[in-house]
Amino acid sequence: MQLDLAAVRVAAAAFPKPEAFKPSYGTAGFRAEASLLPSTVFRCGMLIGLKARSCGQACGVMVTASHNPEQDNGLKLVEASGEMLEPAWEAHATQLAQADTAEQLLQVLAALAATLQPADTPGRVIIGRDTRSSGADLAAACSAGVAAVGGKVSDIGVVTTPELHFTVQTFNQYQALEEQAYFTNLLESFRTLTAGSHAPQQPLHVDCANGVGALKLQQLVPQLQQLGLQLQLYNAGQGRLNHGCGADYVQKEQCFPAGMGDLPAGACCASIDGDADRVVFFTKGQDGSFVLLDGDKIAALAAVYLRRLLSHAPPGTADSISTGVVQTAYANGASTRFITEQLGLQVRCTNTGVKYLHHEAKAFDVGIYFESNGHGTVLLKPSLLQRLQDMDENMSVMQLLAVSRLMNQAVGDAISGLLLCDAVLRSGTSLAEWQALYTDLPSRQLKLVVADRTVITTTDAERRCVTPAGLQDAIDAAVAKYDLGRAFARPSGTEDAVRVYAEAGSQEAADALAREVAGIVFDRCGGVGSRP
Ligand code: G16
Repeated sequence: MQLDLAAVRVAAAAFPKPEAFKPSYGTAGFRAEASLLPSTVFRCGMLIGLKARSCGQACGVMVTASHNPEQDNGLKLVEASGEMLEPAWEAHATQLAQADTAEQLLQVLAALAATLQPADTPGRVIIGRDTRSSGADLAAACSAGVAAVGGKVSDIGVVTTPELHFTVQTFNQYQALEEQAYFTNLLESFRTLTAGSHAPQQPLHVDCANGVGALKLQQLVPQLQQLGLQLQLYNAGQGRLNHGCGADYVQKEQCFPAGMGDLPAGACCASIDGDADRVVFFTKGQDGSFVLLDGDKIAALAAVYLRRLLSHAPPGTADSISTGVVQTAYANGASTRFITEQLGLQVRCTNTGVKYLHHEAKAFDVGIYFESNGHGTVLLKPSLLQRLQDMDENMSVMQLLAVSRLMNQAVGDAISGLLLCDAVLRSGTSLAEWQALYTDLPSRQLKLVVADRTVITTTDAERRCVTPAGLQDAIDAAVAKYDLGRAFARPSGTEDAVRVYAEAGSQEAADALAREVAGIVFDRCGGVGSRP
């Protein structure tokens, strides 16, 4: 592919890389304090612009740091399929983002361009951003990068991450960019799923993390009300993004988000994150306790529901369909047992990151994946969709097809997840029954800062540490002391932190094991600050 390298050099000079900054592609793209990022987003604009030109379709960029604090920002890069950037391209992105001099940058870019065949069309990059104040300038820097390599830009402004993925996917099918298409798809599939079921008596209380999800849900409130779903929104934009609220906070801290602690026992509540690609549910027990229904519980609910729909489809359908659930090391042991032993479904475990779970879920005719933190969706294979479309219309077949439209087929979507769970609850499973599908083993997550978290490398879907030497043996020795103990440590790919997960037979034991493992990591990996 031909590039005007002189023009690239001039354009790149406006976005110099901070000297000591060494960004690398993490779990879901790049993330850092926003002021560090203009060079990274400009360079990723060039990368994705080249990709779009080479495939002759639209690709996407979402400017977001999702669950991170307001002062951070980042980028998620989107393939023409609407899915996350293929892992093989992540190394190119890191190389471009880390180039220290203009010469190095041009060299990496020219080498990449030389491997690509341009398609006949110029390609297009669709850029969206969340509500962070740094977003507009970073989106502009990204546009400049796309333009520098001869790509076209469509800036669709403030959107949720899944909405951006959906827009890329559908633009490549129908050449439409209108936001209404995203809303109509959600509303119509939800209408089909809930037709004939009783509307809930109670509202659904949603913590919006003070993020972009609030803006989008506000737009949907009146139409959802007509479909019998009454939404009450909290943390809907007045307070600080992800501060004391949002899915990450609620799931990790296992407590009520700001402003929702006074709701009555049994209220049905959910929490989405800063860019609305994850959702967890929660309620208050009769004793006032916080009760979490996390991504594992959502996967279990979805699996029960899909099994039911498949069993009501024309005879023989269910027998010839493979259904599986994909989880990560964070999945509560009780959920894995429930899915395999009670539901008889296959479970696979991957590294953390939607890109890994999504890929694995595609191997099944019906692939259900959710990370415990609420990221996930339900995928139906195109060949299964075709079979369903060819069948006589019965209610279950229509509902299976509606699930595939409601559930974003490119990436997890908090709004889809909210609507799916509401539809299942209306179909006859109560919140209490959902909660009682299985009882979580007590667990605790902690994070700590070390001098260089890359010293920790892992294997076996991140369940065991390979380096530094001796770390895993020390964790094993700690785990062995606890009844039903399980624990692991892994470097975060979105924050400068090491995450520790522990579960055990009691909450006190899970807390103690998590603290003990965090202490081991602190001692052996150069802990910073006070020892956990
Ligand atoms: C991103 C990824 C998720 C991952 C999460 C935490 O979520 O998309 O798959 O679970 O980061 O990753 P880590 O533990 O490596 O920090 P989000 O919502 O922040 O985009």
